[in-house]
Amino acid sequence: MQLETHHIADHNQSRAEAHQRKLSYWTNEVAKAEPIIQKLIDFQIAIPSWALGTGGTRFGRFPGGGEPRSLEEKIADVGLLHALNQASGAISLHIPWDIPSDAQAIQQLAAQHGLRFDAVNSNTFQDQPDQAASYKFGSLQHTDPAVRRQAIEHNIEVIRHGVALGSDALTVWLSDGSCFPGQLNFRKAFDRTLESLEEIYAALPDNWKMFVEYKAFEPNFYSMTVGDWGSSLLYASKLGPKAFTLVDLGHHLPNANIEQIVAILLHEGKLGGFHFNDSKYGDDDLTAGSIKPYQLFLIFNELVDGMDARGLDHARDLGWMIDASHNVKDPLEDLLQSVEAIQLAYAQALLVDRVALEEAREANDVVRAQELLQDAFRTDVRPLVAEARRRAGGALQPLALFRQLNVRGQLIGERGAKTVATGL
Ligand code: AOS
Ligand code: ZN
Ligand code: ZN
Repeated sequence: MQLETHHIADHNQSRAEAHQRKLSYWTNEVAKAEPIIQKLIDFQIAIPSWALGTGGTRFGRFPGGGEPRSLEEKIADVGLLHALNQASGAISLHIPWDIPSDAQAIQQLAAQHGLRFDAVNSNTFQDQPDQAASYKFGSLQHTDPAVRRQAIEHNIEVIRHGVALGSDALTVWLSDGSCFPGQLNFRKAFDRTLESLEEIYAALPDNWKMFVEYKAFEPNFYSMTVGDWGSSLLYASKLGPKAFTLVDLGHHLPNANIEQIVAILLHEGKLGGFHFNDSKYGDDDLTAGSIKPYQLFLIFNELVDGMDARGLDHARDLGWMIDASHNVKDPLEDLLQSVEAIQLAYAQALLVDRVALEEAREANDVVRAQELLQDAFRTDVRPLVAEARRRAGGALQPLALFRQLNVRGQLIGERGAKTVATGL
């Protein structure tokens, strides 16, 4: 289904008065409002192709109907999101789930929806039916050079697909590790992984980046070979200037201070990008900001501070992506919620009075420093985010319009009630 421009215009018209009332506080009171709105308009969050279908767990999967059955339909879904919020202007593909049969046609289709291709993702955590060697005991770390070779070649093939689509980054997430003490020689696993990554790195085009995503646990539960930001930073540093650490919010041990990790990685020029989600326990992949919104704000506070300190462009210099997967919600509704939560945290971080914060820190005025952050976090920035959407051509309330137009019902009508998206 295609969203018509009059749908957005009618929706915005019907809510214009209420919106203006809420916005008037900002336009009259806060000098920062205009630059924040502009920054929000520029800030785009990539949607992963695997979040468009209902996610499963190892205990089951409950598809919701109307899920995209092909890469073309995945692009159409992200196009719908972007038409509604004007903040989801990129899609991230996973190979081999999303191999395009005609890269040029796919690129044109994406362009029609105003989308570009974000980082491409390799998959050496599953065995594919036609694959010679198994990844049961790892991929880039494997004891058998033939398995490592297969995994290296796969990553290089992913780069080729990415080049054909105009992407400029490769995300490598490895499930490599071990499940039992004694299973793995940690030093050998590290060296083999590094050597394999070096070969992949050598195949990167000049303008490309490699993101090394770490994860503390799962599917291996005793050790993960890229298990934390320290090991990711080690790999990325040894690999060279095109390699960076990627932070997925769900990949830490409980209560890790993610904002501090982010601050140090940015300071070292080694933070490459983000996978946003939220969690109560582990890699729950829940809606961003749904469990720990203050943490999300504190992370954005460090991001804004660190990017400004290095003169980085907020919108372009780091990779921003959602990595989520649900069993119980409409995936498109969930993604609209996630994008909005990310925008809210970003807008609140932009509000922080950084001069006053530094003064308070230098004077060891702990209470004042805390108040400055909490003041920004407790400010209702929803009218600013809505205004950014409106000015960019999106809907004041994307979720409400999604429901009003019965988008899911129409997708079920087009695709059927029993569709299952390729991927996870
Ligand atoms: C896995 O836990 C990671 O978050 C990866 O980013 C992974 O590639 C993605 O979730 C798709 O499986
Ligand atoms: Zn991830
Ligand atoms: Zn994950």
